[in-house]
Amino acid sequence: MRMKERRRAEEISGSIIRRLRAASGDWVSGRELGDALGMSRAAVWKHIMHLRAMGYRIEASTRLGYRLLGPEPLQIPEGICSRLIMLESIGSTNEFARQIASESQSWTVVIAEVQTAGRGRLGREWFSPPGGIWMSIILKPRVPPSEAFRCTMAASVAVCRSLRDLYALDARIKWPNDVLVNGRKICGILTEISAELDVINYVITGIGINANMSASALPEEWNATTISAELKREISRGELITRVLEEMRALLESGELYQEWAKLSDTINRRVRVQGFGDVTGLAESLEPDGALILRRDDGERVRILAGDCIHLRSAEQRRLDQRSNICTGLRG
Ligand code: BT5
Repeated sequence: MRMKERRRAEEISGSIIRRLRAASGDWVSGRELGDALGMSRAAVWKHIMHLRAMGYRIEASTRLGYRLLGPEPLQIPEGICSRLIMLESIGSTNEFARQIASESQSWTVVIAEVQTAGRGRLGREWFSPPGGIWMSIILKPRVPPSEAFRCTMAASVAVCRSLRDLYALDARIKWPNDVLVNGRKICGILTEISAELDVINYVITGIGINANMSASALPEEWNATTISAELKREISRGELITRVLEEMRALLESGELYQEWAKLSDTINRRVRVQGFGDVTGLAESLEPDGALILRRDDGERVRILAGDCIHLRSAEQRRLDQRSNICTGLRG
């Protein structure tokens, strides 16, 4: 589909969703939707199929039409941030936040039900269907630009603590910006900054959490999971968002942020490969307060890495243990 056609299709899908949502779970007939949008009932059906493929749960009945099932409206208490902007569908909440950042107060939060062009680092895509938590926080900390990584630290610790406290999930941080549960990615964080040499104009910390989503929508090679897949039930996204924002605010003011971040690391003491400025393999030895990873290369030399993509490698020892337990299971079976 060409860009223009895709935009048009997105607009129509957006109008259908708004109309279904306005009906608060009641049926809306195909004829009514078709008349409102100036299209045939067959064309409406095509857009409904598209919305279902995006993850919207829409029930269809030849007699009654269509109705939207969940997700639940987000309930977030007032006062949790300076301004809360909730959007149905947007390209990227980080991009939206960037456009309003200069005139916005610190702790303005943008949340979208769906992102059509969600972003990861280095221009990668972030898959953002309905049911997830896609939010960006505008922050204006009075710290030098070199300390902006604290925002990523605070977000990742806040997400880990919330997943642990609310759902007893064993959440850990994979350096530098992922939260994993059972070794699979459940959350990604993207912090972008605008700064002069010595002052920060603003920081935008984008947090994407795979909340109430089917894990089968995520390609196997992403090694990803979702909260509802781990718990076998849906959660209240409003409750989770509230907890994450509260935790993050407290952490940014606390003197213990770095220690907490290092404690939750899943990367330390693992053999890793880091790609970015170069390609280095070795043992992840420690983390530093500015977010750097200290890695001991196989030739014994220590290197300090500030950013990159990290792959957790399985150690020879771990492989041996896995093999032994496979053999044991085999014998028992
Ligand atoms: C990240 O990038 O992990 C940062 C993701 C930040 C997303 C939030 S959502 C709200 C805000 N608005 C935005 O537009 N972005 C932020 P990175 O480390 O580069 O990981 C990207 C890679 O993760 C992709 O190349 C895929 O392999 C994989 N991926 C994409 N979508 C995923 C998902 N929903 N869950 C798990 N993995 C995913």
